Amino acid sequence: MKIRLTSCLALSTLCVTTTARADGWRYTSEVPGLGDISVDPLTIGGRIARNRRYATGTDFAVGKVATVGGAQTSYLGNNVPLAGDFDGDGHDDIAVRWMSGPHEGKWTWSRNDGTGNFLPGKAMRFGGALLAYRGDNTAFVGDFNGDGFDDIGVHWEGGPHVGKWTISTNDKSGNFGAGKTVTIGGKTTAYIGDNEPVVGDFDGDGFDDVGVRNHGGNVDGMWWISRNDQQGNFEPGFAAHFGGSQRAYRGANQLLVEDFNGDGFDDVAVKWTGSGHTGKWTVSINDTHGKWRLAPGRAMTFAGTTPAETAYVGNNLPIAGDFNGDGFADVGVHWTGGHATGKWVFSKNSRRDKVVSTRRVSVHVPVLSSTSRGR
Ligand SMILES: [Ca+2]
Ligand SMILES: [Ca+2]
Ligand SMILES: [Ca+2]
Ligand SMILES: [Ca+2]
Repeated sequence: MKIRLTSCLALSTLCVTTTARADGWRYTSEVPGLGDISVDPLTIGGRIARNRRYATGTDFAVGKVATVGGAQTSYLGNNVPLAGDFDGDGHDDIAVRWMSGPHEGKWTWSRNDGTGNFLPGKAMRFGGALLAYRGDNTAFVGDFNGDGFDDIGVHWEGGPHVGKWTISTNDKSGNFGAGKTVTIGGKTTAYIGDNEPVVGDFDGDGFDDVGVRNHGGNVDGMWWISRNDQQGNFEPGFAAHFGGSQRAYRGANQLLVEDFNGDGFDDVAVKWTGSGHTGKWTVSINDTHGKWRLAPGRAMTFAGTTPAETAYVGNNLPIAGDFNGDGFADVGVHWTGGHATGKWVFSKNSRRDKVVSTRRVSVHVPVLSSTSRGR
């Protein structure tokens, strides 16, 4: 869903603390033709200070209407909006999955033109077919094979496939392979029950992980995450902690998983639709330990909104992604009712505005070719 700085940041820490290196690894400064990379001090500082509140100003800018194929309204009808970087250019694109009507079972995407507007819709194919994943399941987007192109999957909630997780990898041209059932903890079914998928790169290794947050019963509000094993399957689940608690964000809200502070580790946010918080947005920043620990929730703030803590109240579905390609996840909504029906409105993440300089760091890279090995 973004250009991942993860490995650079993780390894930049090694650069300043480690002098001995394993065979086959060198620093960029030691390899002819490779240069150091620029990283902003805020990002480094954010990594070191971890859960420190990252911005003193407004988190997100005033909403801006995006056009799709030049039109201000698009994708009207019963569909689910999804965000992902399907063409691997570092700018998240938008897609919809059609749930009913003449397009039921189809998936359509609009490429981000690089300015935060989107091109006309293009049909997505799955194993060559235009119809995919009809049935009782919930869709998710993530880069599960770490190639920089977002893939698509579903978690089956009912029917003959209940409990299965099926993933179609992106062929790097915006089409997708036939669905493949992945294993979680060695099993082909996992996380059966009243829950919703949670997908993001929680350990910052560049491969999106999967999990669920549970609703109801004695596990209400508990989150479980399974790490991507980097081979196309997932490890047994661990309980996520939010400020030390294993339960978080119970109530009526919509879930968003993205990297809101740009440190390469995905964070968790919700947009509240009830439970006394309607219109508020809350974020828990990933503490970057890779142990499924996130900070307690704090309010996300939007410029130009009164009161400042509420935004995008009404009939819409929220999405999050890096739509301007600056490494910090933005948020937006697709309006599904009222006078704005069909509009896509995005609020840019303002954190990048606080970055005033960058620092050159030498990062640890694998040296794989026989000619450069042992340099
Ligand atoms: Ca893109
Ligand atoms: Ca991929
Ligand atoms: Ca991961
Ligand atoms: Ca983060």
